[in-house]
Order: sequence, then structure tokens, then C-alpha cells
Amino acid sequence: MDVKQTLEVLEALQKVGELGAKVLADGKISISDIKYLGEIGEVVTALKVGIEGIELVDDEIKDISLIEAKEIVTKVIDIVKAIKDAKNV
Ligand SMILES: [Ca+2]
Repeated sequence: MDVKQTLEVLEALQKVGELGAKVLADGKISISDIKYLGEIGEVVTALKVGIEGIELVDDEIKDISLIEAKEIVTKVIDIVKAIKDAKNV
């Protein structure tokens, strides 16, 4: 098995986090955040992909290999970096 589905769930969380960081970069949700409206489609698509096979994540984690664990840790680090970057836009 691989960790494809797990990575898709993390990808969805990344998209939500990035958009959230941009919208809340100034500490509030206001009319000026309307400029991020176009990104909602991308977030919804990522969520759809992530949620579709979310029940496979348990099985993926159950027989995880060291290489796969490293893939997940790398992805988590990427997510943190992406959200930090989004916050500073
Ligand atoms: Ca805002």
C-alpha cells in the first residue's frame, strides 16, 4: 500500500490553511477578502479529493513504511511553510 490518500487529505488541509491564512492575515474577515473568492473552487476541489477516500487513511497508516512516514513528515513541513508564506502575502 502507499500513502496516496493520506497525502490527499493533507493537501486538502493545506489548501484550507493557505486560504485561511490569507483571509486572516489582517486578523479579520472583511469585504477586502473578496479578492480570495476565486480560490474557493480550488479549496473545494482539494477537499472533495481528500474526503472521497478518507476511510482508506486508517489502512494506509496501519502498514506505513519508514519511507512513507518520511513522505508524510515532509508534506507536513511543506504545509507549515505554505501557510506561513500565505500569511505573509
Ligand atoms: Ca482579512
